[in-house]
Amino acid sequence: MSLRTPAVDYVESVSPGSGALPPRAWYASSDAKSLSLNGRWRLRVSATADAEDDAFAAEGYDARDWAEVTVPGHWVLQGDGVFGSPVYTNHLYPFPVDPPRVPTENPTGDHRRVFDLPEGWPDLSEGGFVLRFDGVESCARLWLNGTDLGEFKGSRLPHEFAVGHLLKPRGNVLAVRVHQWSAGSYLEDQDQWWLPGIFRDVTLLHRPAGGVLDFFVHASYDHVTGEGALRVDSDVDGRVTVPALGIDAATGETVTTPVRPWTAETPTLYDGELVTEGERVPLRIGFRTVELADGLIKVNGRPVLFKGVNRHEWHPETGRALDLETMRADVLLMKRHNVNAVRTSHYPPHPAFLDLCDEYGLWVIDECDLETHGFVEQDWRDNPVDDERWTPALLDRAARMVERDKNHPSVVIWSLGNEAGTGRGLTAMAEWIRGRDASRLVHYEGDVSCRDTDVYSRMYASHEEVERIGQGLDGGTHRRRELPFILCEYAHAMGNGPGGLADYQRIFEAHDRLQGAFVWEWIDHGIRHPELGYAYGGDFGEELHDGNFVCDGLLFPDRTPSPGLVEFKKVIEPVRIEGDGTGGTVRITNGYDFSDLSHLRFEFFHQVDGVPTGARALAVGPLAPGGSAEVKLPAGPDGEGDEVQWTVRALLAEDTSWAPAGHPVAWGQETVVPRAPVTVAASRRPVPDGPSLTLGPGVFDARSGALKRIGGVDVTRLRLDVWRATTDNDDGASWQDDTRYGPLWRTYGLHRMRHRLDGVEPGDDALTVRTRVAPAGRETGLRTVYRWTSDGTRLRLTVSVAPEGDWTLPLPRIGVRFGLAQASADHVQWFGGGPGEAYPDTRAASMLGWWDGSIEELQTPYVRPQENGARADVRWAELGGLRIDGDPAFWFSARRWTTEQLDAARHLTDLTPGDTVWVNLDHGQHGIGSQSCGPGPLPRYFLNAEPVEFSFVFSVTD
Ligand code: IPT
Repeated sequence: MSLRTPAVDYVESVSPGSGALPPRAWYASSDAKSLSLNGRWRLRVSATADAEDDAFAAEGYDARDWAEVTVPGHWVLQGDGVFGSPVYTNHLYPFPVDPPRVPTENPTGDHRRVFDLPEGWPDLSEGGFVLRFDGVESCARLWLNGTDLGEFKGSRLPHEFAVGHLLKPRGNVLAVRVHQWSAGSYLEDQDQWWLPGIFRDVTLLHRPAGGVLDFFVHASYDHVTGEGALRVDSDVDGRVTVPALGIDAATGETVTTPVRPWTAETPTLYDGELVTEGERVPLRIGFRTVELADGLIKVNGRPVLFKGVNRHEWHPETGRALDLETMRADVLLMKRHNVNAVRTSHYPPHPAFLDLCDEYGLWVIDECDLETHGFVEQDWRDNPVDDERWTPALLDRAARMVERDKNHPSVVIWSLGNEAGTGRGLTAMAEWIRGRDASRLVHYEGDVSCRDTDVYSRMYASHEEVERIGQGLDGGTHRRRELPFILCEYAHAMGNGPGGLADYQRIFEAHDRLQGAFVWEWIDHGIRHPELGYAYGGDFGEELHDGNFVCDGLLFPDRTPSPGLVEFKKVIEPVRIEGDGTGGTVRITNGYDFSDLSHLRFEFFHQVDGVPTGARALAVGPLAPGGSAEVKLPAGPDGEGDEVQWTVRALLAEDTSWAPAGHPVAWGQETVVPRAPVTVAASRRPVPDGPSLTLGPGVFDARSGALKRIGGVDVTRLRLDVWRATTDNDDGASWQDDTRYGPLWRTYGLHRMRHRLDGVEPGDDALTVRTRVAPAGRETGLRTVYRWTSDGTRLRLTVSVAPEGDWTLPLPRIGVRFGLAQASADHVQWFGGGPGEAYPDTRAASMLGWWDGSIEELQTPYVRPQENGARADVRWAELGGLRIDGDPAFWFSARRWTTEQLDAARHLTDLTPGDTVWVNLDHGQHGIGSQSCGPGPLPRYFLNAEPVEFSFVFSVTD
């Protein structure tokens, strides 16, 4: 016997629902009316699914004392917590796993909206009317004017209901009961916030008699003849016109004509129209052919290289309810950062996003709303994906995706879902999709046998493994060995990083089988929070959560590009600009798959000690895809002792739909005259002066040898520093192996190094301070000698470090740290890498130049504070009245808090400026890697504990 009222049995039913119309293409009519029901709705939230009866659906019900919410939206992100709060888990179900049962505590939002039909609407007897829900999480039941219309699951998929028989001209009452948890939740275990609500549009559509129902645009391109073939299959007969191509054909008829093809690089769309007896529907047709040929994914006869991102829908205030401008912002940011592909992880996006992908040009892997990741905890036992009872729900999801999105040229691959194990349900989905749409490929990552897929896909594979796959040495099933390879996720962009992008790209470009990759992920899912800045998992008191694992994007939550995106843009730039080492020639290579370079102009300049000498145009031919040319450069200045570089930039020649003329697409740089060595004659001797020693401009404590002042500038606590506030990638994910250095560094005590003074030795031409730097409880240590010399105006520090004991792990950083008074040190100028941060394996985008910025601008606001802001290859830097020249060049960072404070902070709002600016001058930094989910840094980016010596020359500026 069930304690539940039968009225809510549907919540725990594996059935996808009842009452909805069959799925069909999503389109906007030219002439049929539609009424948006977005806006303010009445809301009542109950604690359980059956706390309230359905009286609220009745026309006479008085809901005036209910709260209000905005639809589209999630109720937990509205009302300052009075309607409950968000929950973040990566793969764990936030309820007991007992499919298809869900907890009795099941937040349920009753939504109610009263509407009239607008003036001028067709008579209710003319044709039909349909209510469309584009997305409701996770299960809804609806009533119109008191009549029960049915219920549905499948949160990020559309559902339509015929309502013509129930509508009235005025006072229609639409009642929607939304349950946070349902059997459908078992299929929606994506790594994201659980956010119930009607989060996409609600629309009333007039469906005129003789109107369009469903249609399928088949528009292929024959790259041999240059002809496109168009056939529009339509449930309702009609005509198809495409004026620019002179096409006027019956539905179902194939027309062949020369066309310009659609590609992500050249997104040619032809405007057309489908006209039936009762309706006109605009078409935007892109001709392109996707195929698996010669073991490769080819579009229009050519293999493509995906430079992709995984995009979740996210807005820091509205969650997964996105407006058109936010969607457009995503597309523009992608295009401006050289991204050419999107995987819609892990569900079909709002359909308007795909319109934008068609229009601006992005390859799309459209992924079904399916993930059952939490079953991994029980070795996939009871996985719905391998349980026939769930197959109808899976097929329903596949059909709703394919039918909705089938007319988008940008969609080149269907993905069955993410992290759902393997099973008969997935096979059934793949078979259904192939039967319905043979013009696209099928993707799914979770089955290494590739039985259901057209592409071998993996996530987070190491560089080494990807290289082996590229060489075809990875084995696998016979089918798999024949397939092309993509990394549907790699380069986990959590916090500082991802590292190693350039190394991956080199491997992708070296092997045909490797057809690119998709960074995980596009944007941090931080939630705007009054006290915390951006909230992440745990900030709402969740019982189970995965912390800031939800902030792992290339964009910060407010869509500001992180350094990771700037690095990605450089690494995937479609034009390679490389010096040949002579300084006189540049090699330009066209890395586009389809375009020549005629849309770009090239600009060239020299810089002397970082100062540009004026830009000139550089003539580069149009160059076919894959082609390259050597271009002679004008002779440069001799530098007269200064360092000289050339820089060549490829800029958009004309305005495009996604960026204005002059937008930089690619660049290259080469040093022509190297930097002269930094010399300081050691001509002064340390002079005792009471409790102090002076050496040139330097004043030291005579007993400790500690530097106190340089000229008039007070300097505090200058000493060796090896600690950094561990990054998410240093810390690594809990399931990673024992080479996660963040935790190991702490175990070793590198965050609590003690400095023992062994000797202060004033000599004839130097002051030498001998120390040993080591953590309590360990035999390992770093013998550290500071040797100070001066020529009277400048002060040179040479630091020699010799490790002692058995160092089995690399160091986070090695260099010196000191404090300057905040009041004077608020601005930095430097000649070196910039403008943004860089680390050993994230430095491709670091451009040598003369940069400046405030201390604040040097910080990178990772949602969870961590090491950030280092500038690479710094020759010299000036701040707080000091100039520091490095010998060799160094890593520079400066902040208004200590590394220890940065390390302890959980949110940016925990960081408050003190009265000291802490400066780090590093000789080395350990690589960043991607171990917050993937592999750590490559061995060549390790900062091994080895004997080193490095120098800085300090002088006073005026
Ligand atoms: C992988 C998931 O597919 C993705 O949704 C996200 O969770 C990502 O990891 C990490 O942020 S699954 C992981 C077990 C490799």
